[in-house]
Amino acid sequence: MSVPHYRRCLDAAGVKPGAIQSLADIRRLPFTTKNELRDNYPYGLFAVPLERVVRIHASSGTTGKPTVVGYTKKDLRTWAELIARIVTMAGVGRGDVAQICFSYGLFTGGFGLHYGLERAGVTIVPAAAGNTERHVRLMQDFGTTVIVGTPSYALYIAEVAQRLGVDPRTLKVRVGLFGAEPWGEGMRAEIEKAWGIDAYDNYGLSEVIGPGVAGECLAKNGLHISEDHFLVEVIDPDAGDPVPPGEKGEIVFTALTKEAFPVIRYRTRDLTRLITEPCSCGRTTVRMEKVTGRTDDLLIIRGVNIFPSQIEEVLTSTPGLAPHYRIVLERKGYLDDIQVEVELASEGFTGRFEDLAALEDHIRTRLQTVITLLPKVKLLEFGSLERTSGKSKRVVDRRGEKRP
Ligand code: DLL
Repeated sequence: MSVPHYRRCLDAAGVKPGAIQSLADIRRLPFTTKNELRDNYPYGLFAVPLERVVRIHASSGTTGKPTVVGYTKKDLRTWAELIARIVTMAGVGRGDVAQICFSYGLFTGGFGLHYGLERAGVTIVPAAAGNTERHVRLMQDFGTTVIVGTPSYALYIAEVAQRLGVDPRTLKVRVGLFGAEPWGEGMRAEIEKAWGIDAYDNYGLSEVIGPGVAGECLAKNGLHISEDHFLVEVIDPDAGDPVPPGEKGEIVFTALTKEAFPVIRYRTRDLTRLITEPCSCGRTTVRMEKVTGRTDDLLIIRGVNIFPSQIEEVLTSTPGLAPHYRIVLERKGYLDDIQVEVELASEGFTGRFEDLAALEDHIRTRLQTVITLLPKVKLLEFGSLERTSGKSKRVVDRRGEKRP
């Protein structure tokens, strides 16, 4: 064990080499958390000398120091191979032209997808995030068939295309490979409709390898996990024990083949469940359900637990709304207040003021049946909320702010 941190943790847990004989013994190993990654900033958890590390990536996180990860040459080959699998599972390959709309940089999205698509023999347009009008022009000129990015950016590009007088459905784009943030089935339907494409989800995180941990096949019924590279567990986030098979919990990964940055039982904070029923595509790997939230996404409002994804499902299944929303939390006296702000669909609202009030009421009641609280609902004009080319931020928590 060449990483002093892991050696210390294993010693503290009383786990001696040789104690791990079977897969079940993995439960004797301590978990690794993001805090430990931060405490060992930047290179403390690397398992090989820096001279063997040929690439660094980092995830910014919202607070504190970024977490830094490293790759050897072999790790980069593995990574490209894993992403090539995901790409292939979604029916993408030679002859496709993929436009990468992720940012290239310390974030793993751009470079990760880039080398994996290349490995799969796809023609790549490395356009990167931003400069959205140019994305539309490139798609027209280069005959892009695959769009790769965050689901929220895909929606934004579609909007910009419309504004430029280009109907995205008339472009050659036929498949979307989306990931890096949660998106429910309602959001998938919106994107597929706006672009006239099939949209596939793929999942990953920097600490484990980046994108390429799991991806959807044509069945769109769970993401196949590359189990030959990652040992997967689902645990109860509070107790840390494994949940019964098929139940929802926090997904935990142990990297089996990585050289530079091998994590042991890494706690992702992502909530999902494993699907072991056979997949119609014939692949035999275990699948994970689409990630609907993170343990740290959970909003506790007046004692009620709410995940933003529950709100999203209601909004994206309500006709007349655009899939752009935010959730604003405020503290009024001792009470927390939740306001859901959502845009009206782009066709614009031609009805009367009473109709707007009725729509607000309708959304409020539908939300109440799901989240049990009666939230405030504010309808916004289409285009009023900020758009993003990266991961969207949908929750604005003002509860800690001081009032003037
Ligand atoms: O977002 C890696 C990635 C890039 C995945 C491109 C897919 C495509 P990080 O920046 O380290 O890495 O963020 C990882 O993003 O723990 C999840 O909470 C969330 N996430 C990633 N993919 C999905 C997804 C990349 N498909 C964190 N659905 C993870 C839901 C996702 N959440």
